[in-house]
Formats: sequence, C-alpha cells, structure tokens
Amino acid sequence: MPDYTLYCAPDTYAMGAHAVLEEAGADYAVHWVHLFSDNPDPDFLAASPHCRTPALKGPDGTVFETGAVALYVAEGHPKAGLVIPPGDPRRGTFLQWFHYLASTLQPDVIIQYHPEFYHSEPDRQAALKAASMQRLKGVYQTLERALEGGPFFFGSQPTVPDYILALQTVWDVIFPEGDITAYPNISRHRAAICARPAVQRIRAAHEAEYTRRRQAPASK
Ligand SMILES: N[C@@H](CCC(=O)N[C@@H](CS)C(=O)NCC(=O)O)C(=O)O
Repeated sequence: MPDYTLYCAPDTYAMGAHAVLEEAGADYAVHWVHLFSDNPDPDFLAASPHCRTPALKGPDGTVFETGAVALYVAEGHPKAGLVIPPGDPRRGTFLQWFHYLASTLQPDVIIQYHPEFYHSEPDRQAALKAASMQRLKGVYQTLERALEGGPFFFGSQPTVPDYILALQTVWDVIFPEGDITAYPNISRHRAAICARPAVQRIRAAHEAEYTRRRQAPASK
C-alpha cells in the first residue's frame, strides 16, 4: 500500500501536486478521476468536497487544494529541498509566491477556461475573459520580474511554487494571444521545469490518460 494516493484528472491542476510527489521521490499511487460527474467516485468525494483535483489521501488523512497538497508532501520530504524553511531569510518571499499563485494567478486562469461558471450568456463570457486577461497581463509582468535572476524563483533551486507555476504555464491559452514568448523569463522558467525528468514522467502519464479517454470515451 503506497503512502499517498493522488486523486488526479489528466492535464489539470493536479499536475503541480503530481510533479512535487514525483520530484520528492514519494511513495504514491495515482487514482484517476472524472470531473463534472453526476456520480463522483466516493473516495474522491471524501477527499475533495467540491470534487476538484488535486486531492491527496495520505497517512494522516486527506488534503485538498493544490498548494496544500504540494507543500504537505514537500515538507514531508525535506531532503528533496523543495521548501524554503522557516528561519531562512527567503521564507517570506517563498510564502509570498506560493500564495500569489493560488490567490492571484489561479482565479483568472480558471476564468480563461470556465467563464460559464460565472455567466451563461456568450457575450458576457467573452467580456469576462477579456477583463480577466487584462488582469493576467499584470500578473505575468510581476512574474517576469520575479524570475529575472532565474530560471526559478530562487535562482537555480526549484521549490514548490516553481512546479505550481510551470504546470499552469504549460497551457498556452492562459497567455494573451495564446503566446508565452512575449514573456521570456516565464518561458525560460517553463522550459527549465519541463526539462526535469520527474516532470517529464508525470506529463507523459497525463498525456497517456488524456489520450486513453479520447480514444475510449465509453470506458471513462
Ligand atoms: N483551488 C483549487 C482549484 C482546483 C480546480 O479547480 N481543479 C479543476 C481542474 S484544473 C477541477 O477539478 N475542476 C472541476 C470543478 O470545478 O468542478 C486547487 O488549486 O486545488
């Protein structure tokens, strides 16, 4: 029995937490789930009250929210060096970027994918997406500056916020005109995280599950 079970849907926020589990060398299994289901998997529902991924079942119980899952796993595997610990002068900056990604970047990313969560009329959806993209431009400028020294938030040491950021920037549609190249530091950051063998492994697993579902929708 593995230490952790990650409830995961392919090509979703679950990738950030998945990458941290893999990078930390944790003993885990993936439990693939379906979103927006009228009959959610009971184990998934027990771990994630809104049936959103990621969620984790671990030795101490369940945890949901990308940031909580990723930090919980990273703190449980200190040798992996994915956390700037309390007492380190960079700790405040670490917490700042960790929370910025969850509370400032993520809500507008979700609007780019799901404006229908907020409006049913197509015109209002388009207006919401456009306004949200304006806000995202400001976020990307801030991240550009933060990653200037790079490639990661803390130079050459990748930490939890790097995985959470890059496993969102893999989605080109979250950038203006769908083009990340206007942001060279974010592009370099994404490339550096995506080149890591642990990240390549989890992305391949997501791609395989995504492809499997497309080819065999009846078995969803
Ligand atoms: N704040 C949550 C958001 C998770 C989230 O919205 N995940 C999406 C997949 S990318 C999801 O499960 N959506 C299904 C739904 O909203 O019902 C987190 O970071 O874990």
